[in-house]
Amino acid sequence: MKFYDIGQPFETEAIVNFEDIIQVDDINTLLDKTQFNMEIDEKVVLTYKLTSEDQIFGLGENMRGINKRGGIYESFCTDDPSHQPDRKALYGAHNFFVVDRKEEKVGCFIDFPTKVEFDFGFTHKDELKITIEGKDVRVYMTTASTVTSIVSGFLKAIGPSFMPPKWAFGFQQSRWSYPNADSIKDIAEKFKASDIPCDTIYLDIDYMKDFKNFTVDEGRFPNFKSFVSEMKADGFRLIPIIDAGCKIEDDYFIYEEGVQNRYYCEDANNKPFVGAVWPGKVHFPDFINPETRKWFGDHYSILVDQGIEGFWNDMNEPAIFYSEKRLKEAIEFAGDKKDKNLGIYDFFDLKDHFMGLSNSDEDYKTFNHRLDGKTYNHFDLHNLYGYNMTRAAGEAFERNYPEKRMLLFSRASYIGMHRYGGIWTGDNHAWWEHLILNIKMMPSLNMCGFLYSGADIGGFGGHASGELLTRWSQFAVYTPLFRNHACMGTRHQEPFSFEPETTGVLRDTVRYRYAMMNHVYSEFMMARENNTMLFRPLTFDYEDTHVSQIEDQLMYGSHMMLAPIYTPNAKGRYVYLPEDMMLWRIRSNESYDLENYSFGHHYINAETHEWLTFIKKNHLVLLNEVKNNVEDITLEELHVIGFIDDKGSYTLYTDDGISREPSPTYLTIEATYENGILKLSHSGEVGCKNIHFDIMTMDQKRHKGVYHV
Ligand code: MIG
Repeated sequence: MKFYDIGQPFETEAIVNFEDIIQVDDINTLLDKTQFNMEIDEKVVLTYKLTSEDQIFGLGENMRGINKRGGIYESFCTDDPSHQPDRKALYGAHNFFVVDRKEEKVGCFIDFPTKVEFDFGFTHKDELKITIEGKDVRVYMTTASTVTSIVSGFLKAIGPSFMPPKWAFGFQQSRWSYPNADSIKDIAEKFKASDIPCDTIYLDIDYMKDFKNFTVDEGRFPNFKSFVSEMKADGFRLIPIIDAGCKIEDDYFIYEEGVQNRYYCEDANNKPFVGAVWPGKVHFPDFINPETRKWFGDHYSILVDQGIEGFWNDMNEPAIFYSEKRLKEAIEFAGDKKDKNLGIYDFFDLKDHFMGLSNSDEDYKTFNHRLDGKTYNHFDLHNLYGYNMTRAAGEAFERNYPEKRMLLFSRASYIGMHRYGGIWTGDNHAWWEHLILNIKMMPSLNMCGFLYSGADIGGFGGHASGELLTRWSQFAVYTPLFRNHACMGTRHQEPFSFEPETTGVLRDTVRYRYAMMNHVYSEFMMARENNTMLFRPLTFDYEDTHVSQIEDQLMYGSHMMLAPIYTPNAKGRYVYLPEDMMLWRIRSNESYDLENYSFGHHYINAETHEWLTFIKKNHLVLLNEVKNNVEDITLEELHVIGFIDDKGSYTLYTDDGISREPSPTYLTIEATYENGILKLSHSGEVGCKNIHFDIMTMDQKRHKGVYHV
């Protein structure tokens, strides 16, 4: 990879490993071979002529499909809960993409902390046009013969993903809001009573005293510390939310310390900027500044000292409901209109004064960050805000708890943030459209480094039907972050909140994730280690031209292909197999069928309680016995399911699941099939005693038995 600096780009620290990267001082050297053109004026504009075959992958958290061609996107972290098809930006700013052209693939990363528009053949079908709102930018380019080699090079350059504790791969239950300790206990009890595994329960903003970060409402959560340990003893870790904005209130330590030390973003008069979010009026910590990061990050210990081991950082685009200044202006404007006979245009003007109050560029332009004696306007660094909030926490955890991993994920992000925490994809909706969006988004998130990620299962806004939640959960058993979360006011969507049949199916689905726990964890850790993606479009793995059209199936890890069902009332779906594979028709971990399918198109039935996972030829998948908590799972009795022609193997990565510098051990299982005899062998030692196998061979024979390790 090469990069070229235009002007004086801000150091975002998106890329940290420059081993295979060279800086060039001639723009032509950068663009050489890529066929990109660049014009530098008040803005920097890059263009590229697309052929009719070209596909474009990347841009991380975004709308539309896997192939981003034909759409227009904006890189600008934004809190807008309506993820409609024409939205140009969501919460993340992930400016990396690859153009997949037959002869040569081109990778590009625009390292720029504020607005960039990516017009991927929207305005003109054959033109890719990138408009960068400024002229201090670092542009990275690379070419290679495969998309995956470009992606791996990029993943290496941005550094490995944050390492979550293993328990964070368990099922997680959330809702805005469980209002008090009793309601949380009640949720925990219902999980136990219905025998559904679950490892965490979330605390949304209501656990705080008046929405103040690092405080707990003693009225609703008395004796918080003992409550946390009681819940943990019961098998549930509590995961509190932290918001970006900090309440303005005398005697509130975060307010006072921050003001005294100038830790907050300031307006043009060097006064802390005032915006409003849940707590009412707030200041926003200047996370760009390392001293602020240290100060804010160390405060997470207030909750860690009470037994907390994980957090989610919210509202860090940052979301601003209104600023003091512009609300005042709007009210004054409205006051002038009082008793006047408003024309239609005046009416709209009046309305716009209020409708445009939230998350406005105008506000973002009125406050500043301070770093190394220099002042930077927030708008110019906007996309780095959430990244650096999460970095503040991540760096603090590394400093303060060097032995142990903590769970951490964020809503807003920029490339590079994945080193400190994961992301969830924000306020989606209980719509089938958002299930398929989740499916399509996973590969592009992985391309940008975000391995520990997932959507709110069942949808955040709106009311989820049992069927939607079931289908969504069937897909989400594969996503590292496996969390059911919903907005207040919506129908309850905990897995036990439905009629017994649906709850039963959801139980089996969650239990299946626990059966796959070591598999999911191992695939995650190996992807992290090897700079590969956990979820891949089929076209990243296979050459045939039809495969490039498939957007509703994904390759998963090294052994599997997923064909999720994402439409209501479906009793099956079309599946395209790029090679012969074995269908693993899962109902629950105790009940499944194995069926051989040959290369090509198939319509495959799948009732609501079944889902379609394929195992590649000469591959194995490993399951463990189910427990209701990740930490109770052992490796003593393992189960192997596989599809063997002549020979296949499986390597399991394991570690203690909690150390920051783990000492992994590996177990490799090999299956060979010769003259009608299937043989298993193994190497490595992970404490496994028996491997129960159920292996299908190409000749349609099923081999079952127990292999003693
Ligand atoms: O303005 O904390 O995306 O997950 O439940 C809403 C309340 C603020 C937005 C998050 C959502 C969370 C909610 N938050």
